[in-house]
Amino acid sequence: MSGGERQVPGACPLDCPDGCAWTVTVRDGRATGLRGNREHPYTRGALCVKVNQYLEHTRAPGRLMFPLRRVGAKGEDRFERISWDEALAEIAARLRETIDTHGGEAIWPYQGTGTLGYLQGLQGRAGSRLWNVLGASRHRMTICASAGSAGLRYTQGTSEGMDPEDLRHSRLILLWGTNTLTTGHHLWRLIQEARTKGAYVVAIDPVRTRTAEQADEHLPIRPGGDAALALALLNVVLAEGAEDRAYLARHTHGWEQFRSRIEEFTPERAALDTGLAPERITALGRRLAHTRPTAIRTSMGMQRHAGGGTALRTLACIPGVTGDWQYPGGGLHYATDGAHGGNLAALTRDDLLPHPVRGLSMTRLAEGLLKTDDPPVKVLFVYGANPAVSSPDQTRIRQGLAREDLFTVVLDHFRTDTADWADIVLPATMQTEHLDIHDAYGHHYLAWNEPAVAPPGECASTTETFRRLSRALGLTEPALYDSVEDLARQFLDSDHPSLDGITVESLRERGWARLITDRLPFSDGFPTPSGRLEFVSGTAAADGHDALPGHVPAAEPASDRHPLVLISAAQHFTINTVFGNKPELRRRAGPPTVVLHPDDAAPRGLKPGDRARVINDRGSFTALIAVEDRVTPGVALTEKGHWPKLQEDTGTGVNATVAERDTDLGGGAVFHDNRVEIVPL
Ligand SMILES: Nc1nc2c(c(=O)[nH]1)N[C@H]1C(S)=C(S)[C@@H](COP(=O)(O)OP(=O)(O)OC[C@H]3O[C@@H](n4cnc5c(=O)[nH]c(N)nc54)[C@H](O)[C@@H]3O)O[C@H]1N2
Ligand SMILES: Nc1nc2c(c(=O)[nH]1)N[C@H]1C(S)=C(S)[C@@H](COP(=O)(O)OP(=O)(O)OC[C@H]3O[C@@H](n4cnc5c(=O)[nH]c(N)nc54)[C@H](O)[C@@H]3O)O[C@H]1N2
Ligand code: SF4
Ligand SMILES: [Mo]
Repeated sequence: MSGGERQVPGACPLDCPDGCAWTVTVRDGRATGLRGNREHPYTRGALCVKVNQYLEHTRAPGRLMFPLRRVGAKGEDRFERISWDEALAEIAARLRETIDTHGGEAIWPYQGTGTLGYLQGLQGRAGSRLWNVLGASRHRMTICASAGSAGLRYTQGTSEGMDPEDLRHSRLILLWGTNTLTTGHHLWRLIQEARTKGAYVVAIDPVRTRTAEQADEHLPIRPGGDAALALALLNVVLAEGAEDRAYLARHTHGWEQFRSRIEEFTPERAALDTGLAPERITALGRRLAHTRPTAIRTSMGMQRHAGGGTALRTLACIPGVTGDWQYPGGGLHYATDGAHGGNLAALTRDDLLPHPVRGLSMTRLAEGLLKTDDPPVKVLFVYGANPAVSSPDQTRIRQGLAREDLFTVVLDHFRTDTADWADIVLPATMQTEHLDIHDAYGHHYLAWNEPAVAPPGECASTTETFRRLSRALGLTEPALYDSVEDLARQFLDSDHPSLDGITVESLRERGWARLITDRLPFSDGFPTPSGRLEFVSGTAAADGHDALPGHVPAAEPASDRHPLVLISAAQHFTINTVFGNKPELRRRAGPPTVVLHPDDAAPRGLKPGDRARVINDRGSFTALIAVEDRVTPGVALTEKGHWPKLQEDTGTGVNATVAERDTDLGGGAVFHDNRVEIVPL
């Protein structure tokens, strides 16, 4: 360490499975360097193309530095600077008036994925203490992973599974509906390690992604065909006599009934649902039958369909039949968050709620804003979210945001498309400027994020903003005023075995800590009602679903008017909409693009580089055309994350075409279950 230079431990706050730990170099109160923490076993010194220049982003010219009040029409993006006191007084007055007239449930705290931190962000539901005291509606976080989680819970009792680090022991790795090299690239090192020992890697994805290109084999499945493929693979496992009878007898529930369902799904039958040749399904089924351990790495992409919940429920049956849970390197990995035993209840303080309140689903913002009854939403408080871009049915969301009687507050770093619709905008701190604790949904480490520099301008952290607001409201509940250090201690104050030996001091000192987890998940049984992996689920039946896993087809059938399935996957240079305004990354990402197969481009008269309009009955957006065989005929590919307000024309994005409709389980969004037509401009 040179004179006056400090190394400050921190963590990436973004919605990414990798949960990187980083180190900030600080000199004279200024952050001068950022790199991945070299000691961290998962990060190993590397961040990613998006975050390498994060410090530049904290100093970007458009950064919000002080509170703003709207002076133009809603959505016009015209604001004046005001003081924090003025902003807080106005927000407090509107909250009071709303509660007096319509009750607390007329307030919708709309919290997104901008930061996942336990203290300042989503995982700890920062702000919930105040919302509980006010009796506000409960925000249900449904936009990302809820369908798959619900499906996995029916089969295995939890959405947690394999320790991803055990992938290094796998012999067959199925990358099922996940684009590892873009959406969580640190896992690739473990996959490569397994490969050096002979592992075979298969990507199952409608798109030949950069990950599929690097795999040993790519199965270009038809969108929404996954459950049918899973059942057909098991059909082949049975034909090979490779089911693990001892495991089935000891650890699973409902095998005889499930076996009948598997028998319905021959490779020939599944070929119709998946668009894959029966021989390819049989070949992979044989490989699965005879390769132990097999790991399934799946994630959120494949569950953004009408049948997405059931698809995950069915996939999770595979290791039950092959017995893969018995071996390090076998099983299924979807998400690891929740593995720690941090004291979430102490953070959120749901005991402060005066009475039960309604839940409002993140994916149903348009409906929530346009409904006029029981009670109407009068205050929308958006933080860490950019729903005018990221949530389904953009056109109707904008109609809702345009309501003159709606009071909208947005906390953010930049003037996003959503902030344009706000009545008051508040400037939020970035990760190098506040304290937080993180876990990850792709590994088993906790990280400490120490503030490296003072907040610039008048930026305030989430916890500080909520303390100020509580004061402006004149509230006396002491829990509303706990410092962020207090919150950190309350969170780690838990006798859960995963946190053994982890204290605020030890975490702060080293910057990260390994959680203590079982070497082999489910070796002591599954957290289901039967204690076994449930092929037949009484809980699913009681919830009104099929007691058996199966195949739930797409909600939007092809029609003559809208024949193409549009997938809008993760973009390499943004994470959701974060960095969508960062000039260098924007340049590298290029404008919104739609990739079409040559067989679909030609009859439409579309050539590479043409501008085209993507349309359906819900809305439209414009995009550049690319013509490639990375997609199969009938599938079109675009990416999430572009900022509509920064595009040349129309000012809409892909979510203008996406339906506001729930998945089969868990109330998730159907981003990839979306039929469109594409016409030249
Ligand atoms: N660079 C970058 N990283 C990110 C994000 C980002 O925006 N950019 N987003 C973050 C977030 S919020 C999340 S939730 C994760 C998501 O991480 P992933 O799930 O890996 O990402 P997606 O691109 O949403 O979906 C993965 C793949 O699913 C495929 N897919 C779509 N429909 C189907 C289907 O029916 N079946 C199958 N088998 N595959 C299908 C898509 O073609 C896509 O390649 O990534 C996180 N990481
Ligand atoms: N078409 C399509 N749409 C999708 C998806 C898809 O696959 N296709 N994926 C969906 C998925 S997986 C997800 S998770 C959602 C994400 O949707 P959202 O959770 O709404 O995420 P973003 O749109 O990136 O908005 C995050 C905002 O938080 C702000 N922010 C970041 N850090 C902080 C902070 O510390 N404090 C405050 N106050 N603000 C902060 C950022 O600047 C940004 O404006 O998008 C969904 N939308
Ligand atoms: S976005 Fe993901 S890979 Fe990039 S630094 Fe953050 S946690 Fe690491
Ligand atoms: Mo997500």
